[in-house]
Amino acid sequence: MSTARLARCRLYGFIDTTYVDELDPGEVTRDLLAGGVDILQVRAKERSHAERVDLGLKVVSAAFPSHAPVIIDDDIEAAFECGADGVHLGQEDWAAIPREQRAERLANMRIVGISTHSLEQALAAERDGASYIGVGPVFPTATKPGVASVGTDLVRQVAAQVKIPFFAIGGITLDNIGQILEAGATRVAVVSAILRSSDVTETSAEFKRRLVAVR
Ligand code: TZP
Ligand code: MG
Repeated sequence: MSTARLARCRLYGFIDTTYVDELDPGEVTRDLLAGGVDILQVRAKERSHAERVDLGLKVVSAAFPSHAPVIIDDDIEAAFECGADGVHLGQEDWAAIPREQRAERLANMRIVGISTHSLEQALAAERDGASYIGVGPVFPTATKPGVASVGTDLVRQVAAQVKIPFFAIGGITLDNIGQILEAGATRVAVVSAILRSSDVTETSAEFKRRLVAVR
């Protein structure tokens, strides 16, 4: 579960079928990358395995010239079948894989990301060998409705105690990213504020400028 390629990744963008359903996924991928997105996730919660593989193939192929890692949400087998770099797992998906089976199940994944919602989960994911973690939802978000937000205090604690790369996620916009950076995050994952904007490339570029301005 290598973290070397992740060290340079600051802005995590998404091909989330909630927001890009009507659009060409290859085009959205290129628009995100043109704006400076460093790492991409295919998030297709309501899709079948076959549809996820098909979508993953389009994103992997569009991202290929950029060398940006492509991560598939939830579906380890889909990640393998579409040639993605890795998989992102939530706490429940991760806990559902018996510890003694993890190495074998994830053997083909160069990158394994885990969602975390507390300092304990963040430290456990680091101990368990995650390549990176997501920390959030920092703010309430329609992309993950009904989930309690964790606030910037958790970002501050994780920044102080976790050594692997972490991406703050959840309700992050150009209006509140300053609070995230002030809390010590150097990486953010952004779904709706980018995908729902009128110019995906320019909005991504503005997020990237804010990130690189701090450190
Ligand atoms: N995990 C924690 S919050 C979240 C995920 C996938 C949703 C982030 O979406 P948005 O639209 O950037 O709030
Ligand atoms: Mg999941």
